[in-house]
Amino acid sequence: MFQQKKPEQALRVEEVPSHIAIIMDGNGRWAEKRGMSRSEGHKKGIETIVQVVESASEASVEQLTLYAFSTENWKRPKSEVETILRLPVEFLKTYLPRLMAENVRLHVIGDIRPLPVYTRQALKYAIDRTKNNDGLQLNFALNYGSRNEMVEAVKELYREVQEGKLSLSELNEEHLSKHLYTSGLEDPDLLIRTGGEKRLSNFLLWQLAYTEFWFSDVLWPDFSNQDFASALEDFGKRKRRYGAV
Ligand code: V0D
Repeated sequence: MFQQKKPEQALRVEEVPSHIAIIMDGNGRWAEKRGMSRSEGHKKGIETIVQVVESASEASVEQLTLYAFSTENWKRPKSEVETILRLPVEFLKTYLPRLMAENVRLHVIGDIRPLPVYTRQALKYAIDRTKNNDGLQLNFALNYGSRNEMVEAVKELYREVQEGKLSLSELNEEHLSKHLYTSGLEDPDLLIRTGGEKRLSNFLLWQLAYTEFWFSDVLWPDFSNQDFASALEDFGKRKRRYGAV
């Protein structure tokens, strides 16, 4: 019934979000404030990911979806894009053993076809290695954009209609859902955005229809386990309020 040891922190199982999505914003600004390169901020952001994965696992969160690279990010300076695209390889080289030990299953959403072959190979390898893990499912949104995702889904549905596999009169929300990258995932219960901005930036527009939003000014590299616990606690309070009416 209660998941954490300390009673003051205890959250009831039904109040823990099953699926948390996070926009990990503020890495570049974190570095610039310290006179470091933006790329160093992104590297520092990896350490926060590791902490949050562990916290989420401990809290029995089932799914964690991290917005790591949007379709807009290609517009950044070439050198920054290059370091960012190496991060999955670096991350997995260091932390795949830890993901295995923590029973984490890795999954990717987004159009990974334009990513460099070394990135795709590392992803493929890690997804395969973790495929039988049944703990936390960790989804990385890579080269992800929500409007594009919906357009692609509509194209696929159009094809099905044309081929006579689907009739327009029976086409419903579930059909469209099944053609999104998130097919098979539950909709997120909680969205966290760090770094001070309060917008969605083309992330999971369809899937966040009923999601609770939690914004923080803390830059992603500074986002602590305590901050994560606050987000979970606020989520629990909102749920209890709904329960009361
Ligand atoms: C930069 C802060 C881990 C946010 C964290 C390619 C932006 C560091 C990954 C990663 C990025 C992705 C897939 C995977 C394992 C790790 C990552 C990108 C950016 C975009 F299987 N951090 N990270 N991917 N950043």
